[in-house]
Amino acid sequence: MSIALFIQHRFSKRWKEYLSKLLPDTKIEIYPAIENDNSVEYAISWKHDMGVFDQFENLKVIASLGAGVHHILKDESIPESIEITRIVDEQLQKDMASFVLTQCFNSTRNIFQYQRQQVNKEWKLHTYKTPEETKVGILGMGVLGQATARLLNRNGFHVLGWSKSKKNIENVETFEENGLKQFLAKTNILVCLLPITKATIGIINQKLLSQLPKKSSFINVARGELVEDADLLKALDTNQLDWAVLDVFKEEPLPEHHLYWSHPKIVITPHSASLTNPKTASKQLAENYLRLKKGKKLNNVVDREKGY
Ligand code: NDP
Ligand code: OXD
Repeated sequence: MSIALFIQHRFSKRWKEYLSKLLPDTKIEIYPAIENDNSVEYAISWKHDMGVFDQFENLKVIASLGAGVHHILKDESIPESIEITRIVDEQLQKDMASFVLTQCFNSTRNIFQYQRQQVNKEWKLHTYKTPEETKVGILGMGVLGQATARLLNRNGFHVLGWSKSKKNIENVETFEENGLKQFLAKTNILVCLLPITKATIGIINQKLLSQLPKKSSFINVARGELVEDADLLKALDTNQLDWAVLDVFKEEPLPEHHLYWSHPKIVITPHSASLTNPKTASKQLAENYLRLKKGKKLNNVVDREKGY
């Protein structure tokens, strides 16, 4: 029984080193350098090539190297019998929360605007809103949404949360699926932390954006597929939106010709809001491998029906 890594650019050797320390007696290989396909029972994937698992007849588990799993679920060649797990890690939560907090402050304290002004050597003062005067609405109140809500709260922001099922979270005004309109009407900064599912693809569209108060901001740290790009650009151009911070895109790296690159009201980061940390997250990958070996129930298993 062995482990195979299918994680492209995501620092394969580093992951192998961390996992090897935790599982010194286990063979850990980096695809495509696999000695015996039939011994691979546990695969770790980050954006693997579609269909690549077909040749591994004894594969039992595919672990996502991230919190998101659409890159695995969209591969229709993966048999239903294979379990899919994802990362749920405190460091990932802290990093996501601090990224969103930083961008909320950048927005309320006019930092994006001052960066633009600096290019033109322009000294122009703007008033700003305090966190207490700012309502941050989070779409998706799962593991990362809730961690982000807690940190924003601790820093004085008023937080609203929207999710499929109703949540009771201290100091957060929560809305379930049918409360989207009310949630949007109250939001000044919209943060997207939804997974990709049939219901969420393209959810950030003209209809949704038009329900926000004028001059709101938008932070997408979920996935590019959730956004109708033309509608987002229009909302920025018509001042419905003030700023958009975009960390994720339909195509990554973002193509050179993309309109987002040069838009004056868009701030781009290269899918770096929260990176899975091998030091902390390798432990849960190793733990699940040992559980598999012992026939125990795995942790952080994805509900393939729900799609997240
Ligand atoms: P979770 O699965 O823990 O949470 C997902 C949340 O979305 C849940 O609250 C769920 O509702 C809600 N949701 C799902 N579908 C709907 C819907 N149709 N309507 C309303 N709410 C819905 O995911 P995580 O918090 O761990 O991660 C969220 C996403 O963040 C990942 O899928 C990934 O794409 C992205 N991500 C981005 C990173 C980056 O660096 N940019 C890093 C890590 C993750 P309910 O609770 O009711 O089920
Ligand atoms: C993730 C990501 O899903 O980094 O963890 O996007």
